[in-house]
Amino acid sequence: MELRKELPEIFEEFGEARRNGFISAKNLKEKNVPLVGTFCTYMPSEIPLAMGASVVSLCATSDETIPDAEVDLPRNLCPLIKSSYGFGKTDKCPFFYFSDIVVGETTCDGKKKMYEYMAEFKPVHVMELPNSQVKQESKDLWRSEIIKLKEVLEKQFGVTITEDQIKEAIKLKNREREALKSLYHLGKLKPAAISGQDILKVLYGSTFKFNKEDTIKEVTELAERIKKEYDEGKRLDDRPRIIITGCPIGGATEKVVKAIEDNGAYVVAFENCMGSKAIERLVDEDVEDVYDALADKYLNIGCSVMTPNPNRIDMLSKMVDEYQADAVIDVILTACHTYSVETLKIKRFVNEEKKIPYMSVETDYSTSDIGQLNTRMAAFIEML
Ligand code: BJ8
Repeated sequence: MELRKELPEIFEEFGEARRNGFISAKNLKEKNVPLVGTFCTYMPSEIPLAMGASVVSLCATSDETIPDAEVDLPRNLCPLIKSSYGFGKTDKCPFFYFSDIVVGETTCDGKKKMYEYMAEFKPVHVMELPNSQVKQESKDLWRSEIIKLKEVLEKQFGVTITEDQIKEAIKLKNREREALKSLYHLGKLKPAAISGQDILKVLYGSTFKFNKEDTIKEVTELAERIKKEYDEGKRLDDRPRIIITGCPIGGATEKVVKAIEDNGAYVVAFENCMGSKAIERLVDEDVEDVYDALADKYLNIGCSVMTPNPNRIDMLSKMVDEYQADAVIDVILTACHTYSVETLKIKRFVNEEKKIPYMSVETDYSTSDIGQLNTRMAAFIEML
C-alpha cells in the first residue's frame, strides 16, 4: 500500500517551508529578533539560540544566482559556494537579506576564501575550524572559537550570553534532533515506511522553520502517525535500499533522490549534512563545561574537510547495518575536492568491508544531467 498518497499535505507543508520561512523571517525582524545566517553544520547554533536569536540556513541549493556569482568567482568552483555567494550578492535570498550576521567556518578552501568577498556586503564572522579531530590542540582551538563566537555576538547585539542560557539552548536543540531522528529512523523499517524524497522534504523543510517547539511537535507527531499506520499494515513495496552519502543535498540536488526512486529503489537514509551527519550525535548535557560539550559534538562531525575522517566511516558502517542497506551512493558536487578525493576510501570501505555495491555520482545544480542520472541509476539498481 502506498502510504505517501495518504499523507501528501504534511509533506507538502514541509516542502513549502522555505517559502513560508521568508514571511516568518520578515516577522522576526519586525519584532527585532536577531537573525543569524549559516551555511554549514559546524556552526554551533546553540550559541545564537542562547541569546534568543533565530538561526537560518541560507539559500545555497539552486543555480538561479550562479551566473551572478561567476562574475566574481571562478566558474570551476563548487555550486554550493557559488550559489551561496550569488544569493547573498543579489539579495535574492530573503534569509540572507534579513540576517544580521553570517557565521562561516574555515571548512574547504573555496568556501573560506568566498567569505572574504561576502564580508564586503554583509557582516561575516568566520570561525577557525581545525582540520583534525584527534589532537587535543584542535579541540582546544575549536572550544576557544566557540567562546569567540559568543563574544562576537554579545558585542554585536549588546547582550550577555550566560552558561545557563547555553544549557537551555543545548537541551532545545537536542530535543529537535531527537524529533528529527524519530522521523528519519523510520527508514530502518523494512519494507520502507516512507520514501527518501519525503524524508528529505521534512529534513530540508525543518531547516527553514524558526519555532523549534512547533517543529518538534509536528515532526514527532508525523513520525508517530507513520509508525502507527505502518504497524497497521500501510507500507511501501519492497525495493533495493540505498544510503546516500557525500556532499549536502536538497533543493536542486533532490534530482538524485528522485532518479534513484524513479528507477526502482528507495533511499532509506542520508549520511550527509541534511541527515545523520548533522543530527545523529547529540550534545552531551551531562558535561559540566558547556563549551567542552559543544566543541566535542561539533568537531566530531564526519565531514571530508577533516583529515583523517574516521567518523564518516564509523557512521556509515553503523548505518549500512541498521538500515539494512543494499548499496551506497556517494553524491559529489562538481569541484568539491575533499569529498571527491574521499570517494576512493568510501568505495573501498563499502565494497570490501560492508560487501555491498557502491557508486559515486558527480552533479551540480543544473537540470542538464537528469537524463544521464536516470540512465546510471537504472543500470546500478538493476544489478542489486
Ligand atoms: S560539515 S559537508 S555543510 S563543509 S560541497 S562547500 S565541502 S566544495 S558543504 Fe559542507 Fe559543512 Fe562539511 Fe557539511 Fe566545500 Fe565540498 Fe562545496 Fe561543501
